[in-house]
Amino acid sequence: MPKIDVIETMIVDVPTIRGHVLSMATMRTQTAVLVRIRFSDGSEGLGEGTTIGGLSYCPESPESIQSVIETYIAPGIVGLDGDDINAVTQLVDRMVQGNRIAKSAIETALWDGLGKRLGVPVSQLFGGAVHKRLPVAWTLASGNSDTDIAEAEEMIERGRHNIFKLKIGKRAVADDVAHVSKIAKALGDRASIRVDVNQAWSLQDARWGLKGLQEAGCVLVEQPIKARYRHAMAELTAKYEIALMADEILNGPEDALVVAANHCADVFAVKVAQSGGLKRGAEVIAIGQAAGLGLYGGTMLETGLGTSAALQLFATVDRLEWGTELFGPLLLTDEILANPIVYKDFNVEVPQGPGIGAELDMDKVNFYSRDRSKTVRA
Ligand code: MUC
Ligand code: MG
Repeated sequence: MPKIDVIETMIVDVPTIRGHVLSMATMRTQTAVLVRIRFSDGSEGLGEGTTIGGLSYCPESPESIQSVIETYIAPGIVGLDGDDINAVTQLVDRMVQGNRIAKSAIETALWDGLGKRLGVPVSQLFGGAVHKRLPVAWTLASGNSDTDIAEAEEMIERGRHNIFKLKIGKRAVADDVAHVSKIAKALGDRASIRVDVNQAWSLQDARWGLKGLQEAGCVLVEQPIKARYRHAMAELTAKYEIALMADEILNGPEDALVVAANHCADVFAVKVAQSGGLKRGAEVIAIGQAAGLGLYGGTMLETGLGTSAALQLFATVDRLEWGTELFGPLLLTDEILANPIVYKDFNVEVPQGPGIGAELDMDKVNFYSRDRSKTVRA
């Protein structure tokens, strides 16, 4: 029996290649909580818990993720059988309410450990991959229309991305619509243009915004208003042709059911961390499929570790109608994986495993580490 022996967490801060301007924060570094579980048979599993813009995106912060794991999750699960992932995660759910990103980091490390012990990729533990590569979007968020156009042109030219998500919601609605329109016109039919408002608009803003965006040729709008205004999300979904995508409103299968049943969105942005882990992410996907909604492989802008884990799950999904945005490692100035994820021909390749298929470059991890690692032992 491979017992959970030691759980280590470490916070790394890696600079971004440019300021990433979102409606609620401008990111100049990305902060990831890395988790390593050591098992009694000598095997290991890796996981990542990452959020966006400190505490500006959701109620978990990098520091809370580390603290929840160190203080509440790890002491409760050391000594348990590492192969019994359901038993461990169900116990964690009884011990800890919420804190889905922290739970996801631990659950990912358990799946990675199990896959490595069995010598198979995690996708196989979820029924098998049906894709070797997936389309991958890039986010244009420099804060300037001309810089964004130049960046998009370069991405198209290099064959890296032709799906672009524009981060808006910081300026007046009319200015945002003009920004999107300028970029859409410049790129024409060479690219698919979507936007993410990160909840910044009021319902009134959103009525003008959605009308303007669809006239500008934008095909999808993500989380235009606050997650708690479900009725208003449903109203916007019903009223406009442009696809409305659920992001912050979607925290696991329970939310997925409510969003689907009340037609609050046309598309689910499935995020592994926000769902509470790979299994919960699979449940969100199943609910979206059952409701006939579109699916999109979302990101919390994770490093290659969390990105590899998400790829294992998304590779098992028949149709991701809106592709993925698993570009997190490309937003960072440096790579912390010893085996970087491959991006080419407008796609991201699914790591071939075993486990999540990611190995850390420990020199890099130590270089970007904020503090000593924290360790809980059996
Ligand atoms: C979000 O809200 O979707 C995903 C891509 C990106 O640039 O930011 C994230 C967060
Ligand atoms: Mg979003």
